[in-house]
Amino acid sequence: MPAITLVGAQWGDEGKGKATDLVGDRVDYVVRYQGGNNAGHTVVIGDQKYALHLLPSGILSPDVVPVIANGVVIDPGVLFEELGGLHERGVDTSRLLISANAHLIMPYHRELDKVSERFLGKGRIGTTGRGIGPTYADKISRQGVRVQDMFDAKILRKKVELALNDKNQVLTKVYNRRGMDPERVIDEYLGYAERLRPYVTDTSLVLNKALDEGRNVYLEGSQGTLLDIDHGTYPFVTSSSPTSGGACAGAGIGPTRITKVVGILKAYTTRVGSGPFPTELHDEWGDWLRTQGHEFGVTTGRNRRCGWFDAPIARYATRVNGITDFFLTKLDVLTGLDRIPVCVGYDVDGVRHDEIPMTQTDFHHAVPVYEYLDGWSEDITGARSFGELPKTAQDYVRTLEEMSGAPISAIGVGPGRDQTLELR
Ligand code: 2SA
Ligand code: GDP
Ligand code: MG
Repeated sequence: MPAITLVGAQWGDEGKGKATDLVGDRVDYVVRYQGGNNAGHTVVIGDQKYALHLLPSGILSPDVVPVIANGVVIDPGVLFEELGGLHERGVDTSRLLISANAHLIMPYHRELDKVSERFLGKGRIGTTGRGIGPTYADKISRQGVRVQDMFDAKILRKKVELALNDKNQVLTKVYNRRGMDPERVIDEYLGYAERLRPYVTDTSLVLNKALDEGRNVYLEGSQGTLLDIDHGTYPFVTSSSPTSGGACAGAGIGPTRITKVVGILKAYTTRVGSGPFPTELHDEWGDWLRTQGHEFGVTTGRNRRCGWFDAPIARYATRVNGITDFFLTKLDVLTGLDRIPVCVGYDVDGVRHDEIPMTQTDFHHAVPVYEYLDGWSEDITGARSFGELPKTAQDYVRTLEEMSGAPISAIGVGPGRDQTLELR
């Protein structure tokens, strides 16, 4: 097994943390390739629950080397806080590797994220406020600060001073905020440098060597396909590439290394933040899904918007990621429904669409066309094989598989490590 990529097939929070944790004893490296501490990945091991934001979920498996690769944006304060929290709970974090090329989230990025959202008012993206967008913007406009810059005080000073020349103008003149003192920022980041140094390496080289030696590398996506900067519901997206193509650029390995792309797919749909969401439920059924599925943001605690399964979205995820297998999560949450609506297409101003419409305007106006599948009432959280599921639950899974365009190879029936049915 060379490299496997795991991607969120919807708008994130599909259960990627659990899926990654499950393969912890079969892989050697677990790699975060995009995003930062906007992610919230939950792993439940026995009676212990872990919420990871920046660290790869593989950090909880003792034999895995967790890697934060070049495509990730790192807030060093958050990194040490998260490492400290795990350390206190007895988790060995010493194997962590961090790319020297990863970009740093600076205090002004966090501030700009927050004030620009406030400024947008009703038009806001609904970001996590962690500084993700402004950090990636600086990366693309070649004004970013990288991990390696912390090891050269002169370079760090030059970059921070240059950046703040600009940002302080914006903060004070556009947003009416106080500017930031470059000295304080430089001091803070130089203070992190020596603590960070032991983890920092050329992670692309490490991963390619590992692959040459036949090791198994698992590339763990954050957020999801519809939050991708290119393939998502732009501008209501995150500022990185969670789709499988982003894994290669974000980890520094070639596409020919990747043999499998696993899409994590929730048995219904959720989204956090603003933007179009055709199957969203604004009635008591939305509240029902949120309560049954505990749909609250792991990072911000926000209510997640909830709706029925959307087959065109799953097909779209298959297409843009080249998904080879799906892991269908949270099937147990749907227990107790007589009939389960599944969106099979959209009506846009009287025109039927079987796929996601080409334009965002049409997607905003898309009204779901539903088929209704039979539900089940039996508790399925104790099922350990597909055959133990009620017939209607089996049919629900098979129908979703047909509609989604790739085989479902695992099913989640609860948050626990053992609450998983493997199909193949
Ligand atoms: P950002 O902060 O710039 O990445 O926000 C841009 C959009 O991306 C969404 N986004 C997310 N959506 C779902 N889950 C995420 N992680 C947390 C979780 C979210 C939380 O696991 O629950 O706690 O609120 C995540 N991260 C970013 C975000 O909502 C914006 O729509
Ligand atoms: P991620 O961002 O994709 O890692 O997902 P989150 O951790 O943000 O949200 C998924 C939530 O669903 C977490 O609370 C998980 O513990 C939980 N979960 C994962 N798989 C299942 C499942 O099959 N059934 C149930 N009931 N919960 C699950
Ligand atoms: Mg999450």
